[in-house]
Amino acid sequence: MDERAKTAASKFLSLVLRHQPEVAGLTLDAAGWVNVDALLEGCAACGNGLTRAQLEHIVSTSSKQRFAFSEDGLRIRANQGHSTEVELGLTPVEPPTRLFHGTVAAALPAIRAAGLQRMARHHVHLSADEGTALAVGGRRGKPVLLRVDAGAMHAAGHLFYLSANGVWLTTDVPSAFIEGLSAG
Ligand code: HQG
Repeated sequence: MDERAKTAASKFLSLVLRHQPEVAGLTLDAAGWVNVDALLEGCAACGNGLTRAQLEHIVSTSSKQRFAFSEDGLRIRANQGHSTEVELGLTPVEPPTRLFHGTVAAALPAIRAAGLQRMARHHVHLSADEGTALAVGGRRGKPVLLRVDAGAMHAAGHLFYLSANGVWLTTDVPSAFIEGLSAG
């Protein structure tokens, strides 16, 4: 499988495991899992077939660890990023004092007014390092880095979760906790 085919397959897996399992004739269980055999059959049935070895290769080499197999290897799910209702079973953990979010200038007026909202996802996604946040923001244009005072949010009772692939998740970030949101 060349890189292009791998990227296309990974995007299709994201669509199925995070957003629209029905395109492959599947439903996710409450925690987002689907049977691996059913996934392979469903992908084949809608013209996006891949072998088990190719699936295992994508899961193990995805730089962002987007997907995970269950311990017994029989099921698979996306580690985060769902727009469907799933309960990932994450436990709240204390965040680092400072977390980062990358966005673009066009979003700043709305973020200033409403804070960071989860938009179509389950959570607002934050990074522990600036480089990752800049890369995330850079998907949409020239990235703007926002610094989140996660320590103060935690002290104020906001819950944080750390996904299996190292993304920090929280429900929303009120603008009072965001540095770098200069007025105007
Ligand atoms: C912005 C990718 C207006 C927010 C990445 C962002 C990440 C607001 C966009 C993961 C807003 C949402 C998540 C508000 C936030 N008004 N705009 N109040 N609050 N926004 O894609 O954080 O490829 O849902 O700044 O690597 O960009 O999916 O979130 O620009 O880890 O594995 O609304 O997605 O990973 O966009 O990215 P997203 P995100 P995957």
